[in-house]
Amino acid sequence: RHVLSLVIPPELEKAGPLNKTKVAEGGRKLRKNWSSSWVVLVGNSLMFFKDPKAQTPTSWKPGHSKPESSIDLRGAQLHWVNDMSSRKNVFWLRTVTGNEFLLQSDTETVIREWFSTLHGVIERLERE
Ligand code: I3S
Repeated sequence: RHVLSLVIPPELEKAGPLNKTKVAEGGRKLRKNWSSSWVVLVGNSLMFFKDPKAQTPTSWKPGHSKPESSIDLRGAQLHWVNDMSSRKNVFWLRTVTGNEFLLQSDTETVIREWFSTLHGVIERLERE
């Protein structure tokens, strides 16, 4: 897959700023620590970059900068949540490895678009 992705880079599906906190690692609950992140969805991978203000939707190119962290969406679960944060517009995402995240935007349309795009990718991966 690595060699192939050098020849045919996976498609950039979506990119933009979101607030993010990890809430569990390998199933173990973590203390929340919200931060703003530049989020990039390419193929099966959701990548988190530092400093959203230094990024634009077109500044991400394969190999140009290294994500702070990256998650594989294959087998991931996604739910809207009301009771996991006092913030509005929050959804929860869990990877197969038991890492759990909350993602949030103050702009409802923004978070809805991310939810629907991620939902679509996760469903597509289930069918593959
Ligand atoms: O679910 P919690 O414990 O109310 O989450 C809040 C805490 O993580 C808090 O940090 P401290 O652990 O230092 O109290 C964060 O600053 C808050 O942002 C968390 O709540 P929200 O509602 O913002 O997710």
